[in-house]
Amino acid sequence: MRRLPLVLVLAVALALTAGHAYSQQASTGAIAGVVLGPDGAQLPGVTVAVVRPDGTVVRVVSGDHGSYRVSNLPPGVFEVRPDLTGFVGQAAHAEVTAGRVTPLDLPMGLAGLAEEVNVIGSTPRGSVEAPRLSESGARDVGVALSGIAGVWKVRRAGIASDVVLRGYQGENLNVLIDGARLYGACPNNMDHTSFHVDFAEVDRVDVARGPFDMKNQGGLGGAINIVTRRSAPGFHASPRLGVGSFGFVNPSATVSLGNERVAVLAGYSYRASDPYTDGGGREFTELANYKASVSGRKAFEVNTAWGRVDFSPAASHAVQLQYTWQDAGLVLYPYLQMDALYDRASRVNLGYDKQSGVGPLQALRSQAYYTKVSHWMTDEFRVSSAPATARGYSMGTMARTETYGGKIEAALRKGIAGIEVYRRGWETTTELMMRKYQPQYSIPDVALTSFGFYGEFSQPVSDALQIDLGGRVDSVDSEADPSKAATLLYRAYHGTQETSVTDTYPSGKARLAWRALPQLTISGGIGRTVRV
Ligand SMILES: [Cu+2]
Repeated sequence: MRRLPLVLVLAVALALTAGHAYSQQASTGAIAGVVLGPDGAQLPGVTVAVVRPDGTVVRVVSGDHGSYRVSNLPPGVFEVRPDLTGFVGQAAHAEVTAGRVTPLDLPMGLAGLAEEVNVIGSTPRGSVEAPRLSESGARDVGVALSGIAGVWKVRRAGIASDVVLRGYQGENLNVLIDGARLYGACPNNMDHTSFHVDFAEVDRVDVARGPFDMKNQGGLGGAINIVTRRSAPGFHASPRLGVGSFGFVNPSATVSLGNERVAVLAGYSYRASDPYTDGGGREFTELANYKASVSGRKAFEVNTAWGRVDFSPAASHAVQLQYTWQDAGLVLYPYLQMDALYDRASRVNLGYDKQSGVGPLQALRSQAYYTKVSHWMTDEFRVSSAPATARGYSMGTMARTETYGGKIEAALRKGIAGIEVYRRGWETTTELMMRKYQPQYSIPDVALTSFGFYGEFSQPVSDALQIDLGGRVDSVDSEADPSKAATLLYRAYHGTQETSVTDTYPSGKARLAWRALPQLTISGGIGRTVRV
């Protein structure tokens, strides 16, 4: 396996959430702050109601980074209430003084059956909500995210884009789905994690930049967590139809039903598109080495089905079980030498949370997951396969990966402590006509077994200053199947025929955040993280 050297990154972030400073006025004041979700994400689109002492109400809506501001308020005490479907927020009180801005952040919890598991550690982050994702015109989550400052993409095909964060991509970035690790199987990275989730499944995506996430091993460039939709009490149905240029169609439907104790959700989505064309109207298949027989084929075709149960067996206990199945048919990758004939993924995620008021322990959270991808690619639609008469392709690769893992985490008053364990198996077999289709084990049944423990701690130093500290230690066993590995070749480069190794690495971070003004936070931090 490839291993990267330890990475040390110094990051200084300046976050400006408002364009102009508050101008001093003699007779009125203002209230301003940020609306925060249960895991610290900044929530846009929240209606914030400010109730005057006489009962009249002023309403504003929070902006992109969750910031809100209500100006021209006479001096006095006001009640402030945040409101967003799916979330609950408590009313807070703020005292307005003439000529000043009163800072007031508004934390919100989930209205569902239980609190959401806090997937990414305490780092500055942004969120993209589902409406913005689906209205972005993107065909997959990777493209939709590239609208966020600092996030870029590498387009793989008509679909299946790679996410790039701070210059890191692929395995140097943690892209999680509800905290679960789902790795693509393709050795050419045709099926990035974000390819395996459908828009209609997604509630929002959290993006945290930099090596500051101590909860998940391996986020050199940062952490992206794709949060899927939860079932909610009552009956909800959301049929949706997306259409776009190049024959893109995306019908989907989600239905959920439940009460405060138990709720179920099910969804289905279909996405397909023709190859896109250049300015001259030529399809991309005409510009790469495709055979004429590819004409009329779709550029991609993906079916996704998912279901979820949220269950609260008793007050302060919550269980979630999710299953997603995705089947992609032919996906054309014009800039590579092969196309994916199929890519099938399944994902199971089980969570159990218990709220506790005992001593310093506030909650105990646990998660277990299993993800699996199988991927078959050949050159049968390319001119390179023309001499291949026996099988129709001159090269083909079968790739499989499966990952299972879990976490147990204790939420304490001022921080968290937890254990993360996962095991990923990955094997790919390549068959070449010129080698008489003898299987070559290009990834010789490699398994990574990772065990890590971590902790994060936050402490306000003063009203405006907060310090975040965190650390983790990982021990990872990497192992290849010696009967499949080309150990002689490996020895020529590395001087050893060993097929297994154990690595133990520490990670850590320290951050200081200073709230200089209600809408200006300056933060600086140093973080070091490792991936195997
Ligand atoms: Cu592939």
